[in-house]
Amino acid sequence: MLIKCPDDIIPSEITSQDLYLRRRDFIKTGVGLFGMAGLGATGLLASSPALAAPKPTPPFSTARKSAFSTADESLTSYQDVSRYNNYYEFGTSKADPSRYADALQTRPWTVTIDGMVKQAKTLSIDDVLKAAPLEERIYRMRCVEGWSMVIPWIGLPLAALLKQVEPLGSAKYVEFYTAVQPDNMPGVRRRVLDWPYIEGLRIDEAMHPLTIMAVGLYGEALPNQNGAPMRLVVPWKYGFKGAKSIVRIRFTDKEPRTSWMKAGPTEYGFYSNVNPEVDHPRWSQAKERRIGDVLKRPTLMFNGYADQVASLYSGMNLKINF
Ligand SMILES: Nc1nc2c(c(=O)[nH]1)N[C@H]1C(S)=C(S)[C@@H](COP(=O)(O)O)O[C@H]1N2
Ligand SMILES: [Mo]
Repeated sequence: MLIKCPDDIIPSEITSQDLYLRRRDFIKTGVGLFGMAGLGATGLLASSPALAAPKPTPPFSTARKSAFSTADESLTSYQDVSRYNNYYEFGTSKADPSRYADALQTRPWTVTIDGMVKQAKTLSIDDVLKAAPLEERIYRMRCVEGWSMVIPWIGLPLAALLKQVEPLGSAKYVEFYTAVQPDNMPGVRRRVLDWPYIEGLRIDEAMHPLTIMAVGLYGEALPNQNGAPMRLVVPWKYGFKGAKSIVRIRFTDKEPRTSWMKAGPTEYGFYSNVNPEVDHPRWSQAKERRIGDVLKRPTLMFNGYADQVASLYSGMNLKINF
């Protein structure tokens, strides 16, 4: 089908740790030095001038560290996180989003939270940034295509947004709607997916402390290709659950039919929990390639977050509820 196993992985060109450790100093102290000296030290950014990210700016640069972050894994380079993307509204090849997503209009931006709630609400991006203290969450991301990354997101618990509207007791799910800007998104002129890109979670999954609305990465606002100005991150599920550029969140009592379920009902289920024991019909999910690595590594149940999330699914048959 549409998602292919990667054969075009660009090897990491910059030493992500070296570059980012400087940024983390900046985040920690709020006054760290992230100047040309830091960039020059990697020596390689000069050969990719388009990569020179703006220096970390508030409020992203002051995000708190989180105990939910993975502590001992190397970060995927900024180059790979921001140049190797899936954002089909901008095209289906990995390089399309970074090439075309500059055209995305991200301001003004609002997200409406409605459906089965007592009081629907529309929040501006500035309201969202103020809804809770921003945190840095370093999470593994596993794409169903068989590759993975470690990404230092900046965001806030999705629960901080959802609790602002009182969901009705009968609501069971939340449905996420993403932006459609036909003039700015070359990919939506083709019906590769049913636009808008729709995703969904059960309410308890949406309220789980690991689930965040990301607004930045690497100490900066989200690049457009990564889903600016706000995108979902659910680290124990396949990457496609992380809907980008969200404009609406709807509470409902019916399991949402996501864009991927419509495109391939036998291939993509509602839950889409990372599970090395349940293969995709066309490829095994037992292993993954961490972008930048040569050898594959085993994929972990719930992407390594089983301690935190396995209880959400106790008693469920995960082969049926894939
Ligand atoms: N709106 C939208 N959101 C999307 C996608 C998309 O095509 N459109 N692709 C998904 C897939 S398949 C993955 S793996 C992740 C990739 O996120 P990243 O590019 O920030 O790494 O975004 C997800 N969110
Ligand atoms: Mo993906």
